[in-house]
Amino acid sequence: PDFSGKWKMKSSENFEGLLKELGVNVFLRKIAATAASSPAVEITQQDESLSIKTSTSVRTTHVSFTVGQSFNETTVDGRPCTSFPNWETDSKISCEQTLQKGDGPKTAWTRELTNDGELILTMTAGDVVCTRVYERE
Ligand code: R12
Repeated sequence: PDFSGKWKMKSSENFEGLLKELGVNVFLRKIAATAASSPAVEITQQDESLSIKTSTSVRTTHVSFTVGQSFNETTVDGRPCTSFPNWETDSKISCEQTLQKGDGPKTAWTRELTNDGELILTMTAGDVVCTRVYERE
């Protein structure tokens, strides 16, 4: 699959619930949820290597990784972690995260390209799942 492109978000479920599970206080949750309601996502992909830039008014992240190889990133609440991306299906990347310091709920994300060309991002903390659907700009 080719995840490359500029993406805009169509829907988001339970982003604040995810942040709550991660222990983010209500003040930051509101600011983050507002900012995260209109992110700009740009992905470039070459074979198994992806680069994902996610921009909001309060925070921009940029990760580059090769599926099958661990890399460093941060959890959605900004804690440094080591991530292990793997193909769960031929169109879905599943990534487990391990905190570099301290402890907290187990976190992970998945990114899947659907048959109708949408990108589905899930982010998990413990038993809490946030699902965000993107379409190409
Ligand atoms: C915290 C500080 C900040 C945030 C949090 C805790 C904000 C995080 C944001 C995340 C956006 C994620 C997106 C994901 C995606 C846009 C805005 C939570 C700034 O302590 O759709 O890929 C300082």
